[in-house]
Amino acid sequence: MNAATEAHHLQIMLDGESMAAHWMPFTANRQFKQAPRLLVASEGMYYTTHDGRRVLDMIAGLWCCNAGHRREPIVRAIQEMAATLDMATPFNMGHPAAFTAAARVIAMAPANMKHVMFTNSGSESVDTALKIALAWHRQRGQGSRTRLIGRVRGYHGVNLGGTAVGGIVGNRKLFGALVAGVDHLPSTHLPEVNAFSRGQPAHGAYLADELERLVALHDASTIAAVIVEPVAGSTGVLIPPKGYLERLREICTRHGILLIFDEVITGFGRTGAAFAAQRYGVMPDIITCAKGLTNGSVPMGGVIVSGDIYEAFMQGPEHLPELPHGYTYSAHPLACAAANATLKLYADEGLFARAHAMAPTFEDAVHSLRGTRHVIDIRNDGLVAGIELEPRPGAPGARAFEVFLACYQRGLLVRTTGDIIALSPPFIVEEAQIAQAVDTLREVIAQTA
Ligand code: PXG
Repeated sequence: MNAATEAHHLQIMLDGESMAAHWMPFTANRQFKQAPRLLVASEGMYYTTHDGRRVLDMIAGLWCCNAGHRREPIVRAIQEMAATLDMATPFNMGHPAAFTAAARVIAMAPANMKHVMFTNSGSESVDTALKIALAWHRQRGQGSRTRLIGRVRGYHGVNLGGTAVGGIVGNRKLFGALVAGVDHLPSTHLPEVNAFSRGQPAHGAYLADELERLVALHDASTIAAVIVEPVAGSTGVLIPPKGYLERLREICTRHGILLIFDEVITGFGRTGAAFAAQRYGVMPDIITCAKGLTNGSVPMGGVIVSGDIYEAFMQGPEHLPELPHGYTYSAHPLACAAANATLKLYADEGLFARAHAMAPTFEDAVHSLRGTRHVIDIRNDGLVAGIELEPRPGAPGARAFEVFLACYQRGLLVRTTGDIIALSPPFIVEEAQIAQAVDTLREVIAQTA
């Protein structure tokens, strides 16, 4: 055990009171502080916990660490950059690693994507993308296009714009109207006809036609953009029905509405292609990304745009910023170093191809849970899967949360949302580890009341 790990182990001494200062994000603080679960080290497919146990990480951190944890080339790149260039003013100044990182992103993005603006998170990427969409219409003399359309069960981070276009009532009701003029498409989840689909479900393309209804209701001249996750991640792994994204693209194009794919989870290989846009063969105008961009090692996000979007801004006086937007830490040297090393590692090890190749094994394994008590649906694509449990009457979410806790005790980290268990392993996952995870889940789910 190294000194850092040892120091962390001292934290087991922490009691609820001494943990009070840290208001933990998206966490049941009171429950957690009664029985803390601390991660103190990571390597490859595993975490080490504060009580010295190894836990198999089947969620890649939080859909981030696609190459596995603490990979040597990424660690080295961050260390070297920290020892060379700590901070570089991003406004009217630059540093080399930012330009290489951007070029690498564009090289793996869909062919129509030509430029990327860096942010520090998925939430910042989403709000940046929404602002770019609004500004783009103004640049073209269509300033009446201010309406943003999201989708029920969409998750687009927690900033004002992303919360507003998000489709999770629990995330919005505490904050009021947030952004004016937002509307939502219906969710693509159709369990009655699509339960236990493997890959893209057969039914539901028609749900894209709801956009036509919104256009008829609000008029296209008021609508700036539609934002959807190609695969809804945090609301429980909703794979797009066959033909759905194509139809959404077609309707957006017909009405001059920008299509934004939020690929914060699907970006960088999760579906077996670099981006879900490529996986499903549908090209948006803007892609948001984060997480896998640095393998989760340093906070970083990006907004990737088509040539058309960027070019519309490249006018006016040349000494002025074309877009009054950006963050102090946009393209931070540490993040860019991490991104460069990460994207090179993905390519060197052929990790997206590996995710694609491992997907059928993963699919068979997760679908073997069909028939296990409580399991009412299983859905998957690439290396992402959702296993839905029947909610316990009167206590939605309780059953899956108990499964999460029991798995953790047995050395397996999964993610739950409502009564859905999500799996999104690093792409280095071995067949035996998939089998181990599924066997543990099978036993734990069956034993859960
Ligand atoms: N868009 C999507 C599609 C996301 O999944 C964000 C935006 C926001 O990214 P940041 O980096 O600001 O968190 C996300 C984040 C979960 C879970 O339980 C998923 C996310 C965040 C927290 C929990 O699946 N995704």
